[in-house]
Order: sequence, then C-alpha cells, then structure tokens
Amino acid sequence: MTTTQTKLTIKESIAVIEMCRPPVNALGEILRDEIKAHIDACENNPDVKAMVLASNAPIFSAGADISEFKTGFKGASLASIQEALEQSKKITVALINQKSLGGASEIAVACHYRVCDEKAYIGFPEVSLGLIPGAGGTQRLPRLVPFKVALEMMLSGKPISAAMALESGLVDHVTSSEHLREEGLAFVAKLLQDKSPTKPTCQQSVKVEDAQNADWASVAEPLMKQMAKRVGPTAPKACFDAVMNALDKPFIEGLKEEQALFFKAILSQESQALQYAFFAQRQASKQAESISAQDLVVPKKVGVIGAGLMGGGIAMVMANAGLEVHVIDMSQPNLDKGLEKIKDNYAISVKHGKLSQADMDARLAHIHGSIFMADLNACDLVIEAVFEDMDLKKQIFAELCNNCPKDTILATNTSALDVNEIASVVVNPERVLGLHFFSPAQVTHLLEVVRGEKTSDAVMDAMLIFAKKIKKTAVVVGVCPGFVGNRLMFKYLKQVNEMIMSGVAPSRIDAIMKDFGFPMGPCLMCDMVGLDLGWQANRAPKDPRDVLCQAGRLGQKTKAGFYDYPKDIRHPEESNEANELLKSFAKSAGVKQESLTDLEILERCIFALVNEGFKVLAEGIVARPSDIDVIYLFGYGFPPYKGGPMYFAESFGLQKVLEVIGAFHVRYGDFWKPAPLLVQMVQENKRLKDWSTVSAD
Ligand code: 3H9
Repeated sequence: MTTTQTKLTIKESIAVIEMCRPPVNALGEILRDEIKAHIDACENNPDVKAMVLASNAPIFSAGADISEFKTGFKGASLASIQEALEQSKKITVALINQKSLGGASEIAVACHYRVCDEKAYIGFPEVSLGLIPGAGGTQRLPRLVPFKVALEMMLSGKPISAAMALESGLVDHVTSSEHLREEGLAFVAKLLQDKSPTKPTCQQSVKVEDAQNADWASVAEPLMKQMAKRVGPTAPKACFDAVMNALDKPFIEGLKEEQALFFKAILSQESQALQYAFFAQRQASKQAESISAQDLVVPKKVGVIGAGLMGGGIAMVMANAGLEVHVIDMSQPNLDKGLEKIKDNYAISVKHGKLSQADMDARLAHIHGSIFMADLNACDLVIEAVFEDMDLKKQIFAELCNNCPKDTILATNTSALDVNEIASVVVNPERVLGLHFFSPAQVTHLLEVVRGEKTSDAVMDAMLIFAKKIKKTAVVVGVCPGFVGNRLMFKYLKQVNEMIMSGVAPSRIDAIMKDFGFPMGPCLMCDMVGLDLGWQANRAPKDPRDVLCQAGRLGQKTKAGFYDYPKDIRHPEESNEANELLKSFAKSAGVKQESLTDLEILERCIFALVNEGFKVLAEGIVARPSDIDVIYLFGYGFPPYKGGPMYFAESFGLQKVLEVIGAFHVRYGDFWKPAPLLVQMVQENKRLKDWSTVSAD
C-alpha cells in the first residue's frame, strides 16, 4: 500500500504504525484511512503479535482535524479505528510523545495499553471548542480512570501530566523523554513475553460502580459555570450529560447518546464561534510574505528599558520563557523598586501554589538590572517601556543606536504614539517596530506587533516567532493612534461616557456588558486601570472620568471611582457619591436625559467597536477582519463563544448592524456615521471573509 501520512514497520512480531503528518498529526481523512488500513493488515498478518500506534511528529496528535468540521467527515471514522484496536486479537498499544489531545486520546484509551514519555500531557480539550469528546471519550475514560478525574478532565479541557496519568491509570507505563521509542517497545516486548491479555479495558472496568452514589452535579457545577464564561453553556452541559451516561447506561447506549450530543454541540453558535477563533488566532500572526525560519535571528537576550509596571511585567514574560533579560532604569531607586515588585509578583504566585519556589528562583536568576544603557550591548532585542512622551522615547532610541549593535531589534511598547516618528531617529529604521504588550503584561495574552512603514519583513517574522516563544498571541497591526485595540476601545468608552451623561447608571452599563459575556463592565474596568490615565488636573472636566478624578476618586487605587470599595478592590459597591457627582455634572452641562433600553445600551457599546473596526480594516491597519476579533478576544475579554466584535456583527447580520448604526447616526450625530466599508459590503451583499473584494470606489 502506498502511504503518505503513515509508515508501517514490523520487527520481532511488533508492528509500529507511525503517524507522519506534522506539525500535529491532525487526524484528517487520509491519516485515518491509512491508520485503519494498517490495523486491518496487521490484524490479518500472523507474524504480528502486537500493534503500536506511534508518532513521527513533534507530538503524538492534536486530535480530530478541526478543519473537517466544516466539510464533514469522510473515510474511516475514529470510531472504526477504535473498534479495530479495542477488539483486536493482538496486543494494541498507544505510544504517546509530548501531547495527545481530543480524538487522539480517544484512540489511545481504546488501545489495550498506553505508554507515554515523562514530559507528555494527555487531554480532552474539546470543550474549549464548544464540543464534547465525540469519539467515545465520554464513555471510555470514566471506565478507565476514577470518575472524578474523567469528569474534570473533560469539563475543564485541561490535559494532565504523565505523572498524573500514571497515578490515575490513564497510562500503564512512563518512559524517559529521550528514549520513548526504545523503552516503549521494550514494554511491549515484555507484555508479549508475559502473555499479557489483549484486554478491552475501558468497556469492562468496574470503576463507574464506585462512583454511582455521589452528587456529581454539585461537584461539576463550579467548573461548568467557570467554563461557561469562556465557551458558553452548551458544551459544558452536554459534556456533563454525556459523562454521566457512563454511570447508568450500557456502553453502547452511552456511545450513541454521545454522538447525538456531539453533533448538536458542533452546530451550536458557540462552537462555530470558537472554531472560528481557533483558526483566527493562528492566522493573525501570519504575514503575506514570510521569510524562511532558518534565516531568522530570534532573540535570546532581551533588554527592557523602564522598570515600572509595564517594564517589570515584560521582564517577567521574558524570564518565564527562559530568556535572559536586562532591565534598565534611569535611577537606582526606581530600578530597585521595580525589581522588588517583580519579586513580589512571583512570591504571590508561589503563595497561591501556581509556581514552585525553585521555579521562582530560576526565573529571578534570568532577570538582571542596571542603570547604564551600555549594558544593553549584548541584547538581540531591546523593548522600551517608559511613559508616553515622544521626546523621551526619541532620546532613548537615539541613545540605543549608540549603545547596541546595528542589528539589534529595537521595539517600543508605546500604546498610542507614532512608531514611525520614533523610528525616524534610528539610522537603520528597518529594525524598529512596536511591541504593544497589554497590562498586566505577564498575564494578558495579546501582543500587538506594530509594523512601522520601514520595518523589514525579516524583523517582523523574527518577532512573530519570538511572540510564540514568549507565549503571546500576536496580531500584526499598522501604525495609527491607539493601534487597533485601544483605538476601538476609545470609541467604546466614548459611548459609555455619553450614556452616563444621559442618565444611565455606570453599574447598569456594567451589568449589561457582563451579561453579554465580558468578565467585567467598562466602568469597573476603568476603575481597575485608573481613571486618571490621561487626566489633566488643571483642565475643566469634560467627561465623567474627569469629574470623578477631580473629587479624588481615581479608581481602585484610591478605593473610590465609579464604585466604592469599602472592603477591598474585589468587592465594588454602588456609589451614591459617584452617581450624584455624575448626575450634577450632566445637569450643569445641560445634557438631555433619556431612557435607554438594555438592547440600546448593548448596541451602542458593541457597534461602536464594530463601526471603527470597519474603518481600521479599510485603512489596511489589519490584514483581515478576524485580526480585530483576535485582539478583542485575547486582550479585552470579549466573550470567546461570541467570536469577537466583527464575527458577532456578521452573526447579527451586517444589514441589521448598518440599520442600527444608521438610526444612531440620525439620533446622535456624526460619531455614528456608518463606516463606508460597512455600507459598501451591505450594498454588495458581501460576507466578512470576502471584504477585500468589494468594488473600488
Ligand atoms: C476532537 O478531537 C473531536 C473528537 O473528540 C471527535 C471527532 C469526531 N486540527 O497551535 P499551533 C494546526 S476536536 C487541525 O500553531 P502549537 C494549526 O491550525 C480537536 N489543525 O501549534 C496550525 O496550523 P497552521 C481537539 C490543527 O505548537 C498548526 O497545526 N483538539 C489542529 O502552538 C500548528 O498549531 C484540540 O482542540 C487540529 N486539531 O500548539 C487541539 N491542531 O500552521 C487543538 C493544530 O497552518 N490544537 N492545528 O497555522 C492545539 O491545542 C494546539 O495546536 C497544539 C499545538 C497544542 C496541539
């Protein structure tokens, strides 16, 4: 048989079926067909006594090929592969390297035995895509490992480590990482020698009987609630129902119901949005013209200028990724304070059990500091993170030219200033770009990679690979005030301000946005960030934030902002004082009071983002609409199961969006002038994916 994605070798009665579909062995039609054909051939081959499913790619497998969810499954099914392995008269073994996810783990649990390397992770992440394991996982896993482990793995989507897999019985043997193949095959040879059973473990286990009397609904509830915030309610509920079937339904019946629940989930709006977001995230960091990876210099030593909140956070990101980082500040006391803050942040993680003391020490050992620019001369990348002052930034970049080799990549973490102007003081500006981290940098996933007009392709490509290394979701954006995230956010907050001025309580806006799915509403978010960002004390107040600042209510840091925080910042309370201040300011400014419906409030917030999104797209600041969605999903808490503002607009209907924006335009004036691209797309009945094909003016 000619194969393209697998390789079969038979040696000493052991057949090894290798999956060779890098990078992740996604189990697409060809791969499934070839695996199934090999299994059938080995089953009928008297020389074969054991079959081992292994991988020739960097990981075992990422599971079902998600791109097939749109086109439908053809060829051999995962179920047919599982049945063949489970019912085989030969010993069947999954040999798991690094990662086994979703459908691949479902194949693994259908094998008679599982072996993995010590660094491996095994999981069922389907819920993160708004799905449930749909190839028997919900029925086999609870029969193989303690019921609680199975339930939590599938509800959370989080993979477990090799050590935990061994402890729970999910794997039978763990090898060293370097010698998985040899040690795994030795394990199989021993099984043969011992005449170990060809056991369909999952179907006959009595594990579920021990679990029948517990109150699993109560156990699952907190996890289901937590997951629903990210993936919507459908998948966690379907997952729970499917797993519970393993307790009281025969295996075959449980499988049938799993199928029905899986196909219902796959068609849900939540799952469609999450599948879209999966590919959108990966596409966002791709450039039209990519340089070959071998030709790129990806930084190993990073300099950070500024030991403040942003600089410190960025230094932590580097150290967390195992990179050497050198922090510079203008004064020794500032530097000491910044380094101390980094230590405190790590200590909090240790206290909460999220990091070991040894890991904290190792990370701190990567962070160095000094007050001399010359100490950056060995860095491959320098990130400037001082406050937003163009003259200061230009001065720093000019100094960097004198202190670093001419190929050191120079980045600014500005959130709004013109990257091209900063680059203008650098002799070879093709190495200058923006790396816009979002606060707190060590937590927020998003990174806007800002391409200046002179930034080279090689620098952009190196930074995109680098972004992956430091575990950030990168989106390439062009230069404009606020780039994409903040530019859209200004519009959103402008609407929030206007609605407050027209008499809507901040807490009502927050409740509506939270109900939509944001982790917090805009007013609470402003309290968290600090209301005084950009506030000028000597200027007459022009919006609600200025009014609150003037009254000393700067947000959570003063325990008073839009809300009061009498206990602590985690417990905001409605503030009569703030509400009165805002009301009297609106009155003195003569703003007409109006009553708005919840829907109008929601539409003013979301469609302010969408209208600006179309403008950003038309200006070429992003390459595709989904880039805007990725920015909002990974940097601003837009609910993932709603796909991002642009995706949401399309699901709502672009025609309807335009009607609402048009009505706001009539009612509220120029702010709401519909973006020309939106108008044109509606006129030409275009889908978002075809936005670039609208006719030229
Ligand atoms: C499932 O299994 C359902 C079953 O229960 C039932 C079925 C009936 N499919 O992320 P990366 C691509 S649902 C297709 O950049 P990393 C990805 O798009 C599935 N393609 O690498 C990218 O392509 P490109 C459950 C996939 O090292 C390339 O591979 N499984 C798939 O940062 C590299 O990916 C999951 O949810 C896929 N399954 O991370 C796992 N996976 O280069 C989803 C990846 O063209 N995958 N690609 O942009 C992941 O979590 C990560 O990709 C992984 C690697 C951790 C594996």
